[in-house]
Amino acid sequence: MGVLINRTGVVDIILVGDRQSILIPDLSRYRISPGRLKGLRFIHTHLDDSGLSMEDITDLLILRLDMIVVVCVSSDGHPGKTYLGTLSPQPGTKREIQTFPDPGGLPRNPLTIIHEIEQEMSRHIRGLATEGVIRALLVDLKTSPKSGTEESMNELAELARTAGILVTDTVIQQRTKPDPRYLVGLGKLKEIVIMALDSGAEMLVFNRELSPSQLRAIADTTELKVIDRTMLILDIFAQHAKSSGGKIQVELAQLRYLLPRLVGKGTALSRLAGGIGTRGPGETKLEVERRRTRQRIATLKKSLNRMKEERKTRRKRRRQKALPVVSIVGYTNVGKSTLLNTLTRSDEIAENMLFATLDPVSRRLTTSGGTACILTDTVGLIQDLPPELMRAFSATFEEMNDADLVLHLADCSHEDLENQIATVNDILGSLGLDEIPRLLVLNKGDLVDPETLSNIERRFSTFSIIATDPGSMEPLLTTIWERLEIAVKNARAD
Ligand SMILES: Nc1nc2c(ncn2[C@@H]2O[C@H](COP(=O)(O)OP(=O)(O)OP(=O)(O)O)[C@@H](O)[C@H]2O)c(=O)[nH]1
Ligand SMILES: [Mg+2]
Repeated sequence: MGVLINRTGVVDIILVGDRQSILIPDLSRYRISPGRLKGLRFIHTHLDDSGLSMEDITDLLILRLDMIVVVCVSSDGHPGKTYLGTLSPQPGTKREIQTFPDPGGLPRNPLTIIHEIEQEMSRHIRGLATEGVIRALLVDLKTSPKSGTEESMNELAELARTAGILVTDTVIQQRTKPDPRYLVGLGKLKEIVIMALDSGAEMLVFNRELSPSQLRAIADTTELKVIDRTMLILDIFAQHAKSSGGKIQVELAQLRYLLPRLVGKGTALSRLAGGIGTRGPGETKLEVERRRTRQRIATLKKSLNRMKEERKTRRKRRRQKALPVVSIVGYTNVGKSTLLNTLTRSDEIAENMLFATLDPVSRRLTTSGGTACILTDTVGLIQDLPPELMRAFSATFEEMNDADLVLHLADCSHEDLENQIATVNDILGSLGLDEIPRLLVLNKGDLVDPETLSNIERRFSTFSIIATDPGSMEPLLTTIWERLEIAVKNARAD
């Protein structure tokens, strides 16, 4: 037998189980907020002499029960040994369990204990909040031994850092196939919730795209904020977009991604599109929200088309001036903006974070001899770039079409160099830019020891530069002018 007692001391639910177990019904109508418990005490019997089972502790943690009490019943039906479990307000210590010879020993003042725990919890949460960061746990599956999950998780952690998220733990589950409902298995998901509660994490970040139904099921089961890799990248783009064009492109991508995922529950970073999907509207309100979203998408598309036209005119004008164009492309954070700054003595944002540049700039590069070209910086690329973003940023990518030379910059100090180069080549191919002459150059030569550096240079048959050092630009400049001369000649011959 079991009873769930609310804060006013009234029995809300009576439960009857069998010899082994007792099932708690869906308690989602009892909401919890950060720093609060569920408002329900769960008192139930065990037909043997065992204390709190693993199941009991999981319920205590996941349902955030005010307290859980086990009364052991002897074969003659008398109540005996009694256990009281409460959540510990301090993360890391998990829970506290007290034992009494019979139910009479239970504390007379449960509410005082509950309030103390809640006070301590909210003090703790306020403490975390003043740190001004969101704490999150990263989750992924490893479906085959050679899948590169670890590298990809490092990148996810880097993305999280860029978005202002503090990573508390990283969980990789080995599994041959993803679970259709929760991606990871349900058992693993429960472990994850317990880890999150222990470390004060309020959010789960999945390193793969989650389907709308997975997103919902995971959020419902864990009562945590859930986002996936795509949403994280979209959030970073939203934080970094400066120009109105950039903002339109990001918002469009976000709305397109979120529309099928509008489920009326806390499933998005609050910054995302003004908190869409963070509250719990009824179905009708949700419909209104969906319609509004569709309307907004239509409006944004119109502005985007206008923007494309404007860019076309600008490009035409540039063409008329007949200056050749060099596009610097490459994986995010390799030093593209730094190189542009050094070469053209300008002052664009260059920072050690992913996707620092979202609004590509063009600058004129002139030699002492008077030769000139236009140098453009571009949005950094990344593995598994969300298709919504590719679509939304098509205007930006289209500009690359104009390049007479694509300068592919790669970070030779990065452990994942080879993979990053391959990813960029793939994306350039999918954008139909294979025809444009391409020059691969290695950057950050100062971060690799000379011997390794010359090995890497030989392997990729190219040379290296140090974008932060204006003195190292000579070979690059010479090569750029040589290649441009050839490119321009070929273009004339066409
Ligand atoms: N040590 C070293 N650091 C470099 C070099 N070039 C760039 N960096 C650093 O690398 C980081 C990224 O540089 P950015 O120029 O912002 O890179 P980006 O490719 O424009 O990055 P996104 O716009 O985010 O895609 C910055 O902290 C730079 O200071 C280099 O040659 N050596
Ligand atoms: Mg940049």
